[in-house]
Amino acid sequence: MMPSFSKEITKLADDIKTMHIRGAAEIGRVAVDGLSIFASQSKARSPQAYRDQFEGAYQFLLATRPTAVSLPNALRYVRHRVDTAFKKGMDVGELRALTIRAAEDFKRSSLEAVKKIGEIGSKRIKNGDLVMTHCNSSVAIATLIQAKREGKDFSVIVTETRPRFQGRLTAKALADKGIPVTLIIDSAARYFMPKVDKVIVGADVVTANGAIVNKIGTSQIALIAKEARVRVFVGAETYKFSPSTVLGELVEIEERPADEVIPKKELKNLKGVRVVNPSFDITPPDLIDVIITERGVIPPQAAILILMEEFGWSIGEEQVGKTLVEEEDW
Ligand code: RUB
Repeated sequence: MMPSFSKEITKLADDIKTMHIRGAAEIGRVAVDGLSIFASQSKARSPQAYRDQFEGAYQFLLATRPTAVSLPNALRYVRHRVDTAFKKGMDVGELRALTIRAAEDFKRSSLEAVKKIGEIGSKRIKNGDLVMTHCNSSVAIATLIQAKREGKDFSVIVTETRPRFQGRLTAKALADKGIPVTLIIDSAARYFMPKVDKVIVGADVVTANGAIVNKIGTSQIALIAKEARVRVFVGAETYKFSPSTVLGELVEIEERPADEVIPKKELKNLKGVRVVNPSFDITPPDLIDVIITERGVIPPQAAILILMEEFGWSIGEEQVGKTLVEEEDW
């Protein structure tokens, strides 16, 4: 039987599921907030009871959305530290405090990574550039805003990103900073691409072979960018790199409900029509010029080096359960 959780934790999980909270980086940060709330509310009387209940909360939060690896990597970051402390024999009070600290550490390092990528990525934005972006990536936005802060004069084409229209959020965030923005429908991307100088997008996952998983439509944009000889930059913190892909696991692509695409009533009238709504797609490494991480710019083919450096060269299930963002790495 699934244990029950407080209304705060249940609401937080629900907000992620229903996409009130969304975007890979934000999902990771909010998920560890869930563990922090668990710790502050826990009434466990023994370290073992705490560890068991912690695992319940961990699994509950893990099940909210399936694709973005920032979610398991963020949760693992906290769990790894709780496990280490548990094995050292810490008492419940210490374990609770440590959980809250670990969650704060993850959030701080995540925000620092986004800022750092912005600083590195902005160097690639030049005066007069026309940049295209897709969906709503805080990392891509941080890069563009940083370039604006540095006084660069460029404009951005934002795809609306059906069916949830996250592009509107991006358009607003950029326009609010004084960046000239043109909002287009997704299917107009190829029409505009010959005028574009570079594409920048975020990522939900970077796989061992350097592919990225990002909002549905990203791979189409990357393909037409290649056709038009336009560079494609991906901004991704190292906690978006997926260790389980080294072991051959495939990334699960989230399927969203049909009524995101067409209202239920209208679909009823379309007899014999089925709607399929995958939320993400996979862009292969040969369509990506570079991945910008907080550690620097890498070709997508070097993704494996980041993973091996973090998890060791004989990566196994044990290491995958660890985390990509140990405190000392930051
Ligand atoms: C959001 C999306 C974003 C990545 C990167 O999808 O695909 O491009 O998550 O975002 P959804 P960030 O709206 O379905 O969550 O750079 O903010 O992590």
